[in-house]
Amino acid sequence: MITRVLGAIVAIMALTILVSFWLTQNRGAHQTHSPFVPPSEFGVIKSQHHHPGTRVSYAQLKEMMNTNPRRQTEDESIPIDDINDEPIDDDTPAPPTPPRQRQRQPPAPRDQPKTGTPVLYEGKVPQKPRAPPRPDDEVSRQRQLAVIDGFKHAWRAYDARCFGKDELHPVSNRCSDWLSQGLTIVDSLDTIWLMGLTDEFAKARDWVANSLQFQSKGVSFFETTIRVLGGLLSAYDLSREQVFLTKAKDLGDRLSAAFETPTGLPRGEVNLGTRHSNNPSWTGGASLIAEVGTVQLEFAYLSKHTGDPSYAQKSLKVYDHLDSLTKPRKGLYPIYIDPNSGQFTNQKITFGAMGDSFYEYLLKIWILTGKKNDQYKRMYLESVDGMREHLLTKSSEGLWYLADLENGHKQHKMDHLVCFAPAMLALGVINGVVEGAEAERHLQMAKDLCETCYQMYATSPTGIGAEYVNFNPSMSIGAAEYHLRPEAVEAIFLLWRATKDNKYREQGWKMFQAIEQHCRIGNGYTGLSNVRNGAAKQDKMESFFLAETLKYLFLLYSPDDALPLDGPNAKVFNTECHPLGAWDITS
Ligand code: DMJ
Repeated sequence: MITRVLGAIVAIMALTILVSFWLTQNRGAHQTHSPFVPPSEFGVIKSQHHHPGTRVSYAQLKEMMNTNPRRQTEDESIPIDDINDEPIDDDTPAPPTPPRQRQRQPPAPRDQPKTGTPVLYEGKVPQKPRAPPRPDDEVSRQRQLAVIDGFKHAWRAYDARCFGKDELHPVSNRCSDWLSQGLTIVDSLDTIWLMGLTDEFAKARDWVANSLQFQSKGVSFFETTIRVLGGLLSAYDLSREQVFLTKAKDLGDRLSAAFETPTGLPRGEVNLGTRHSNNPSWTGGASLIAEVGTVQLEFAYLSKHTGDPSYAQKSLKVYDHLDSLTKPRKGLYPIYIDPNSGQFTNQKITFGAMGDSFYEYLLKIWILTGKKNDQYKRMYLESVDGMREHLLTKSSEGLWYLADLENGHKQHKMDHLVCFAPAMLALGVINGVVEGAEAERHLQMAKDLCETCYQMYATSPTGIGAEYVNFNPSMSIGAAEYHLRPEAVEAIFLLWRATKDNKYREQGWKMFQAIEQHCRIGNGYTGLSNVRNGAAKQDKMESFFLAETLKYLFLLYSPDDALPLDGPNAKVFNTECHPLGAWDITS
């Protein structure tokens, strides 16, 4: 009997040892195959999958995102309050700490209250902008201050009359809601920050924290992404205040519904409440190339900083699809594309309205993710080659412009919007997308096109460029209005950074002076109905005037470190001039 009891005890002990050994081994194996990917490390491939220093293409990254067992559904995604910005050392094994214990801050409610207790700083001391860096020379200092004064004039007019509404109509002193998202506030946040306007930033941030709600309303997927999502993300990038990322994630989740189509190409309008999407009838049910291809920076950045790869996956899939299609001209993409069939539905090619920023984002997604993805670099360089071969044309007075192509035939006009192209080319050269003689060629194209953009202003009676010009064969005004657009000063700013030729600062100053003379009125700034005669005013202060036009001018007279465009702290502007910090997907 005693022998049997002793035998049973020995057997139980042996079994216990065996089970605990098995459990230990099994947990270790699970950790190896199911790594915790910290939110701040999205896109940084850790050594559990790749040896440090291994180059990883976005195709591999996307593959990993598809197969990673930690891939999250919306409900499983890491709560914003768990986000930790601390860098993780590559060589340090990831600690088996569950995500919830990684937080440094007390958890904040995941949803903002409609009324009641404000959720302002989520446990943090509110951040204040610093005074902008002082230019070396007195002329630039005075000009920098003049631009800041212009911004304050615009902001105060909006603040006094329309704070919380989308836009101010400064002639009639009315306000309008287009997206119903406090558009001018969100679009202005980072300009306010960069200009060091402490009180304005605090008020704008508090409004975002307490009052910004995404209503059940159909809105433009593209405009909401570039202005509101982009504005929130850059405010987060500069200030690191979690409230901006919390709001951005909420908005990103709602906007993501636009990608729910048979091909994954997003539709142009989405209801932020019902999450229903549709395309307007005037496109014949098609989406626009500029709209499907100008959201990738914002969605990739959102993935990087929330740890949820789905935003990047959905948006980058669009580029894979576009890359796979046969184009009528290599590197050039017609502007209408059907989100059901995935095919182009017209043959119009333009670097102007409805085409423009798609090309810009091919370059910028390459820069934003550390200049490692060869697919996007190739797509960008093919587009520049196509542009040079098929669109670049010289007028009778020797001005270079980018014509449109309609069913293979050149249309000799150029939108003000096209002036983003010299800025894009200069940014590519600054960031080394081309080298040697090809870099010289890209820079020369940038200079030539920038000169045309400047002449659109210099040859106009008011000194302000028109909405578009014709070339028959010399340049003349086509559509005479001016909407306070930024693209020409964007080109001037990027050419200044690329060349350091002081002529760009002088040209920019003349353009700003003309805007001051004709667009500044007692109650803010307004566009013009006719740039031949500044008397006829429009009645709208576009939010991009505060987000872009005045920011580019401010940076033109500021030292480079006000906003570096290359190097370890490089920022990349989204197409609404919202700066986002770049990261390296492979390091
Ligand atoms: C802005 O919203 C953006 O720059 C966009 O890419 C083009 N249109 C306006 C400014 O003109």
